[in-house]
Amino acid sequence: MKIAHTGDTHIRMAHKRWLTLDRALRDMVAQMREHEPDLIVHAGDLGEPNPTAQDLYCQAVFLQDLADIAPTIVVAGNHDSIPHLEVLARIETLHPLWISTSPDTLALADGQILQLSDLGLDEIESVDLVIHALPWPAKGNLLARLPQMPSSDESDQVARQLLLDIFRGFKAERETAGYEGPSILLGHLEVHGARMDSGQPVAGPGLKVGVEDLKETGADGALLGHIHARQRLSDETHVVYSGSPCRLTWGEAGAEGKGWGLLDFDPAMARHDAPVVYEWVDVPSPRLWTVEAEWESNLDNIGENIVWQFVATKMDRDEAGALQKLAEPDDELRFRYHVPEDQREAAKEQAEKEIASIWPGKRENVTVEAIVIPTDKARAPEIARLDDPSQMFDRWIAAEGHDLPEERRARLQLLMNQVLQEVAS
Ligand SMILES: [Mn+2]
Repeated sequence: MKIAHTGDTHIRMAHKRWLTLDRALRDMVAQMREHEPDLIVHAGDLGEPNPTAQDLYCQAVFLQDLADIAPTIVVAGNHDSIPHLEVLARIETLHPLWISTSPDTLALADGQILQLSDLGLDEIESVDLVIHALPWPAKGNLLARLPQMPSSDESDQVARQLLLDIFRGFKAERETAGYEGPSILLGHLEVHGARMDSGQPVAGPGLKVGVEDLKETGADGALLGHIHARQRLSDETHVVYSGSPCRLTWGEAGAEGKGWGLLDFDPAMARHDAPVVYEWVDVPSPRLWTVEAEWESNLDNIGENIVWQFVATKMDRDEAGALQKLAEPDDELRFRYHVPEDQREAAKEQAEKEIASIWPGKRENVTVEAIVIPTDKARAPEIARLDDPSQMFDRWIAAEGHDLPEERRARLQLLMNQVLQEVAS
């Protein structure tokens, strides 16, 4: 049995890179058709909030394309508009299309998608796969099921317990139905340990679950959405994010490919440790390159004059030179630099020359970001350039010559971190 796994398509025509996304989705559909899957799953964030009529049209066409290939199941993501998904669930499709806006336990039987609980005992034999569909578990929705709201410091813990109850409920539904065949969890979820395309760990404010928690479902695998970087979190239970099909933001500019996933297993053998293969299929999409630079003053090579020039930081000149060879015609470049306020004009002019010397592609594919360091703060430029507020604080204390007792410094640090957290949440 083959399951094609995608998610996080974020279909919205007003998106700056809509044409790129549209092309990637068409390529993905063509690739999926060639692989002849038995089922297609979309792990949420089909679209964006407040879709326009055109957005809905594009989403409907995309869903029809998927359901043209195989039965298709979609779960709601945190970006999706639930009422609109409920309308999309009614479009006419060749194969069945099922959209879950609340937790469902579904059965794939002879190419049909049904609620497992609707099947009689004699029909269970015909079930090829059980799919536990879990839309984004918004904390508020989970807690709303309780007679009384828990206190705010308990709410995360309580919400996680409620989610675990749903997981255990999924397992109980299979047992009640007397089903012993293969099963998967399809969810829009944030799992502990997941990382973004940048390699950074995800630090979203939402509810997180652990790989261990997912085991409560007893399912053979978890096909997930929400995190845009493709990744596997566990081999044992096949906890996998397909990732988004193409690079849409600078945050997704990682070196790794973009595309969709293909899960392949023999359902008859799944219970006997038969190999389960999960592979990613790349969808070509333009790369997004970033060159970071500092506009800095240095002594010239005879050591007598001060010269202002760009000093590349995150990507050095040699690497930037590599762009000449690596960049494809549709790729984009972000040239981002820090500049003291009184040097803006000089740097701006030089930036264009710098870009011309490193970038082989079209100028309209270049975004220039100047991050201006206010001159009154630039008296200690090493402070202004630091990104970590806690380090910035230490440097500032040192630069101002304050002699703070360690205890007081630690207390202020703590206060500052609390303020930053308040602002961020
Ligand atoms: Mn999401």
